[in-house]
Amino acid sequence: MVSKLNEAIGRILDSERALLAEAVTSRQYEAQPELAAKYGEAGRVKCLQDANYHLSYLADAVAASSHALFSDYIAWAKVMLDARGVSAADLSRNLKIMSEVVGERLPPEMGRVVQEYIEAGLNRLPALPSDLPPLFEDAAPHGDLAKKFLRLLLNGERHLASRLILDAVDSGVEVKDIYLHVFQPSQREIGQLWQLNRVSVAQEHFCTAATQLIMAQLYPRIFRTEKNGRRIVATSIGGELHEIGVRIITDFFEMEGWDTYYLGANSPTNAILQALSDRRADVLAVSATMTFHIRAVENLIAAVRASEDLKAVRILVGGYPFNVEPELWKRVGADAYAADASDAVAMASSLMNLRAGAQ
Ligand code: B12
Repeated sequence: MVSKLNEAIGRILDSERALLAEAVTSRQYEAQPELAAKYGEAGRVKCLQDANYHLSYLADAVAASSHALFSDYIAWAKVMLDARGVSAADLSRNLKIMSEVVGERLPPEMGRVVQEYIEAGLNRLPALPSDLPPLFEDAAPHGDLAKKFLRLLLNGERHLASRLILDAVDSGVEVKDIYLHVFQPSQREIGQLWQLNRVSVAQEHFCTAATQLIMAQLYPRIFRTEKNGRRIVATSIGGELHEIGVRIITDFFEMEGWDTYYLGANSPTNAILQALSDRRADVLAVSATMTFHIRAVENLIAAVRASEDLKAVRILVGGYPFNVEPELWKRVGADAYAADASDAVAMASSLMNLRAGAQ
């Protein structure tokens, strides 16, 4: 259960974030004057940005009553910062100062809750790795194809990467397998390489754009399934720029005969409500990748539930934070969640059958 207190703390951490981040940074620079000499003004600006980021994730984890979300963030931050020259010791000092500052500035009952979250993250920190092994597993289905695909993309060979995939499909590999065992792991591996500071933002963008282009080339093989009469609207939540996950979800539904309506990234609430109504959708699929979009998902779900016209719509959620915190889908008020595209269609179909049974 999400407690009202936790939700209120989340809101306060958000509204006070700039002041808290400034207080943490000033105190860290007072305690460690060598930082100013070593990193200069640019270093202070980075430190302030990081403190803002830590506080943002902290606010969302507390608001969702999820220690797992903050611990996962700390694990991610340790690797990301280490790859950019910020040691685990500096991160730990920063979090300890953050704990002091929130203890002083929040009402005691609230400060104690936030300190518990920071404490739990700090306790895990020493045992967490600062480097990560590649995500690709040799034994994974189509592991070889996925590795080749990623290598071509990282070398900027978009046409060869496209050829590789089209040939694989021609030789009998299922489109669904390409999605789940080639595109998904290679995208996740690119993310990890970015986190480890081993590929540039430009490479990350290139690989994503090329993958989307290659997905589009597979569409003649996707849009030919006979329809089953069920309708789904699928979208990323407002503010969310990650869209490949929900695009894959949509295409799986399309391949199973659903009539799909895919809105892409960063969709405004009104546009989503309108699409649900215009399409007479049975199911809404909402994706969030960044933890700081969870509350927007919750608000969207509340808006759908508040609309008389959309009472029958069933809501499926998914994406990174829902995979980290298995209870999160319930906390945002969804009807169901699926970890990846292979489970999503079965989950939505069972929601529909439940509904049919209830009528
Ligand atoms: C490409 C990418 C981007 C692109 C997105 C472009 C686009 N058009 O989509 C851009 C450059 C915009 C971007 C930006 C950012 N990104 Co980014 N990005 C990625 C990357 C590398 C791949 C995303 C992807 O395509 N994954 C492949 C899909 C198939 O997997 P998936 O999304 O998990 O989807 C599956 C399931 O989750 C589930 N699912 C997803 N949605 C739904 C919905 C429903 C209803 C259901 C049932 C299931 C479901 O099913 C899907 C299919 O099986 C990820 C790495 C990763 N691990 O995913 C990082 C990653 C998500 N990004 C990250 C970060 C930090 C950012 C930025 C803050 C900074 C940056 N790197 O530029 C910004 C924030 C942007 C914002 N405000 O939204 C981090 C997040 C870390 C964290 N702890 O939160 C990651 C994990 C990279 C990393 N390892 O550090 N990013």
